Amino acid sequence: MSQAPAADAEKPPLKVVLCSPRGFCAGVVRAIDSVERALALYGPPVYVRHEIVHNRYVVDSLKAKGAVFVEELDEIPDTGAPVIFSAHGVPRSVPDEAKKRNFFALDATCPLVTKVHREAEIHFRRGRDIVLIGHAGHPEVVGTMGQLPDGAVSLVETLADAQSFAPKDESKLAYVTQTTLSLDDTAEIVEFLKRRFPAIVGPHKEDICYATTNRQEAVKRAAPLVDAMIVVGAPNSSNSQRLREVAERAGCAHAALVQRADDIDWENFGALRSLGITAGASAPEVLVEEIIDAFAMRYKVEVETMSAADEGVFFPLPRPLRQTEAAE
Ligand code: 10D
Ligand code: SF4
Repeated sequence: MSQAPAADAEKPPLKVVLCSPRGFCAGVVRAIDSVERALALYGPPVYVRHEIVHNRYVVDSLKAKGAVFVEELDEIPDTGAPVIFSAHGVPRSVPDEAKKRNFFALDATCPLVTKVHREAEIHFRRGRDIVLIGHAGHPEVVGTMGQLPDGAVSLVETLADAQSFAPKDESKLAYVTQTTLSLDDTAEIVEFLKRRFPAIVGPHKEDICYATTNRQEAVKRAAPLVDAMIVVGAPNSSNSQRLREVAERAGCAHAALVQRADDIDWENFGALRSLGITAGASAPEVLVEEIIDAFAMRYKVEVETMSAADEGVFFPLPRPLRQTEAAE
């Protein structure tokens, strides 16, 4: 229920610990900019397969500018308009189908997801069975598994899956991971696989990206210091869900995933003295500001920052979008 703003002197004090880094990563910026740039260069409509990133606010803003979101290519009519693949990556069948239909396809897959696709391909060419650590049904997992023929990649979601996994030949085994997993859960699974299959090969540690790592680290540092934590992000956002779990495991009594200020369940944020705030890699900063403003209506807010890393990562746009004007 909305509440009339109280005068500052009547409000209880609230220390807000803002996690840094939070929000957009380089892959998300590149993906959103790809849609914006395609709209500017070619005009609407620009078709986008799947939510470009898992955030309704972002998707709705792009829709308002002329982007048309679909889940599968068969929802798109024959067209010369750009067709953009989301940041999460796609199985090989998708660019194949786009080619058959003569679509002008643009791939906004994050380069760090593409890197995992290439790793999996190399293992396959070297005759290795591949374990993918990740969550069933997530588009990134569907995309990574879909780089290779059926049966080449086995999905391991949990430690129990790793225990029951039965490889064809344990001397020819490799692993790759989803980029947005819990660092701690994944380390546990990787250690177990290495103990069980000493010949297994994989990346140096796992394929969890820099942005996932840094956001989880900032939350780990802030969580023990606050009464509650808000993670700004969508329920279908894997990296955002992981931030909520990390906060709880790091000792925060109440951690909530919130899309907008309207979603805040004020009953759960009653007698707060301190609050941590972070945002998933797909959540825009304007939504963090909206949530701080909502707390500032009820509390006398003082903001401090908990910083875990500096990020200066930038990925250039897909090549056809780097030009300044549309090729007629
Ligand atoms: O669900 P998710 O964390 O994989 O995706 P989201 O769109 O929330 O954030 C960006 C992360 C990507 C594209 C996966 F690498
Ligand atoms: Fe890329 Fe990591 Fe961002 Fe995913 S979370 S889009 S892998 S930088």
